[in-house]
Amino acid sequence: MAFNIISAAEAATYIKHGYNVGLSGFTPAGSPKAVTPEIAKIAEAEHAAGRPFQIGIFTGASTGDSADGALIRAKALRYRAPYTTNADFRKAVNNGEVAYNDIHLSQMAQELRYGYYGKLNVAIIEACHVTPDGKIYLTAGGGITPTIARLADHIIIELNAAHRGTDCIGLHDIYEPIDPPYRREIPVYHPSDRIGLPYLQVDPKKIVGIVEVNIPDEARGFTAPDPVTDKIGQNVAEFLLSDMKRGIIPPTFLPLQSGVGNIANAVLGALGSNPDVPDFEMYTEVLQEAVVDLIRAGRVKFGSTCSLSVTNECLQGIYDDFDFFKNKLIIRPSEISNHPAVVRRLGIISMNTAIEADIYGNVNSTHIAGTKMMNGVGGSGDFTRNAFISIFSCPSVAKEGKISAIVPMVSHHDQTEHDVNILITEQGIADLRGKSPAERAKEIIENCAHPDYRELLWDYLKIASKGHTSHRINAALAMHDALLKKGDMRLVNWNDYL
Ligand code: 0RQ
Repeated sequence: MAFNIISAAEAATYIKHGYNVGLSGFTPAGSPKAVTPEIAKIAEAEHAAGRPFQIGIFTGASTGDSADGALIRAKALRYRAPYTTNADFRKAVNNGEVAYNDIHLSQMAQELRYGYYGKLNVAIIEACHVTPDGKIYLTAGGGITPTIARLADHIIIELNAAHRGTDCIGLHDIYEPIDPPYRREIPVYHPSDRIGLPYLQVDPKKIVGIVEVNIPDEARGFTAPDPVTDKIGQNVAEFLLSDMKRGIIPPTFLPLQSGVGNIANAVLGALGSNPDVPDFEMYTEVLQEAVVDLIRAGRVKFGSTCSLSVTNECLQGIYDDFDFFKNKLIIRPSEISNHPAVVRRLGIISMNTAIEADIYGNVNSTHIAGTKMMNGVGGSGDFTRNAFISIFSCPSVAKEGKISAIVPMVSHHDQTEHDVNILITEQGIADLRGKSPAERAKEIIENCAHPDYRELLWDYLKIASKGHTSHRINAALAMHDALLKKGDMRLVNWNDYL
């Protein structure tokens, strides 16, 4: 079948007010870049003419500025799920201008299939190659693409020459589970197992047009590691080595998952440069720049991921050395990269980042001071709940020490004390496994809290009502209150709460 070659502006006219639209990719990697700005222009024109125009979008994870950014600035979004990192989107969410549903990433595709969100009208998919019989070869991200391609009435393809046509195909392993009650196990028994096809098969009649583009990926770079992130990385390496010496982690090591952000990138770099940490494999959702360097260095033997969340320069470097990388990487759909059963089966060591953690080991990764959304929970919960060992790390303080990352009670719960095994800051390591709440509090305050806050946290426990989990309910968020009212958590005065 010969497909219509259409402009991005023409493709955007297929999107109508009220539509639900699925986007390919996972993080800016693999996300569409040309049609979404044109949808934004339609929204602006419609709004100027006094007509409503808003859509819902469903993605694998975050997208680039040309999707989330352009659409939110044009007030073109009514609804979005799941994870996003866009600063303008963040502002809109926190101003209550858009409905944002922050769900575990492994669940997005199946919740669409289960019908929670109604009809999916259009899927916009970035590809590097399409065949006349409907085989779509994806680019740098897996995400929820198999599901949106199957559910949507219409498919728009962005054929992006920046991904080198047929030269660099073969990284993807496309597999979509059958829904209950017929679901079987996901047959991934090793990070490098391939269980599906290197392409996505769709009904070619659904492809309404192909938009030919040549646009680089929009993934952001990272700030260089600093002494704090370096120390966190060293502490993570030290912890893993001590668990190996104790015989908890087998000498063959276990696959690692790592979250997004500056800290995660620095942790991976530190692990790779520690000669005592054996060469390892990754079964993760985002593969960041540091890991690409480690694959080149032979330190990471294999990377199973949902996306190559790297700068365009780094991605082009992978394509330049494709013969080297093609047998060392797999890109999977998010429902497989983050599948709880696979995570538990493979014995993954998960490493994610907290915004704050409390003295009992509950973790907040998403909300600043309990109300303002940062990015979202992403896949951290998919991995944490099911990991062989779940690790959270963060600097012990933020904003020049005015904010402690260790607080009496988290202001928002993403991961609970039941799931968090290890907490690591630049101050040290808290091993929470097998410990009671009182024992965990001691471990966290002594090993992870910044010295400026240790006595404050002990003083909180002195005024707490004793129980299995001791708290003084009217003071549990007093440090947050001091931050909001006085600009510094250190200015909390427990006497005010007696
Ligand atoms: O602020 O940007 O103004 O400097 O938060 O913090 O220290 O640069 O760390 O880039 O690793 O991001 C949790 C947000 C950390 C990220 C989070 C401020 C701090 C800084 C960023 P500035 P850093 P990172 C994978 C799995 C989601 C959950 C997850 C994230 C900014 O890792 O989104 O891991 N995780 N998902 O100053 C106020 C505090 C703060 C604070 C930090 N307690 N109060 N501000 N900051 N702690 C995701 C996917 O699945 C795709």
